[in-house]
Amino acid sequence: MEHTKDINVVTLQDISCFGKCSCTVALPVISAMGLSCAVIPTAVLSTHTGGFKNFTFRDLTDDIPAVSDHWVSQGLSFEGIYTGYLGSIRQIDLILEFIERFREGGFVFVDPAMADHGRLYTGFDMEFVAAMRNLCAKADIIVPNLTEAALMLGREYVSSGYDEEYIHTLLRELCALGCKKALLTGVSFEVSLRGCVCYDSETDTFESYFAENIPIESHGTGDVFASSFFGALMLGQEMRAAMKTAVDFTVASIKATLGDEKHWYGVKFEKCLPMLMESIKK
Ligand code: PXL
Repeated sequence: MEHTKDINVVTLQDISCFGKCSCTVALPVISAMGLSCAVIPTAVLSTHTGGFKNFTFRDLTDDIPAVSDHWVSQGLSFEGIYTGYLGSIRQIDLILEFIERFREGGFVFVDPAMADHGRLYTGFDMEFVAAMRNLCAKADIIVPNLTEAALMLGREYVSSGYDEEYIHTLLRELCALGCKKALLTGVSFEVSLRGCVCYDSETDTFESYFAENIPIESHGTGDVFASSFFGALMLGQEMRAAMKTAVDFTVASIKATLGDEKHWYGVKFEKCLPMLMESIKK
């Protein structure tokens, strides 16, 4: 086993009981990478909100301080904190307190999962965007898509036809919110390629990684990317290597799902876990 040291991390996001996103992606992916992953489920939904109707939503906001108090009493600590889809503004405020209590030099990774394709997910509004912007300010790294970035920056959403300068401007503006690094997902400068671009405000440098663009809409790919990217960074991979790990895993997961119309609600990332485990050995 290459990574013998235990790395303890925690992820805070919902459980969508059916649909392959958030915790039901993060936990298996991060665990497969050999990390020890605790969870704080922020809500339990019968399905995710992207395409299902009449889903249930059990808000678990009130459990967050109780779990946090108990963990403090048990002396628990985490080297990494990863937040994803969050259910309410109050929840974001409580998670800011959680981060203050548990960060202790650990790594804070925020995926402001709240929008895609130019639109907020069901149930969110601009007040929620403002709260998410505050959470992003506290992060070591944030990983928005172009929609989430535009919303947080108060800009028009531009879906295509942009250039590198535009992406670099967005990334600098995102870091100006307060985070150290920002990575934009779903960036495509030419039709055949899609990937991500990252800006490190401390070194004033950009990195990018692109792979085959599979022009289909897939749910949950942001979580597949974020979970594997977080895992790779926690394992100590350099930025570009971690970007490659996560983009290649995401592309493989989309490819594994192509052609199965019944599986519209998520991607078959499970089939690609062996490949992910192999790729982190290198
Ligand atoms: O994949 C992001 C996500 C997570 N959790 C819930 C969602 C979505 C996207 O729609 O609805 C509940």
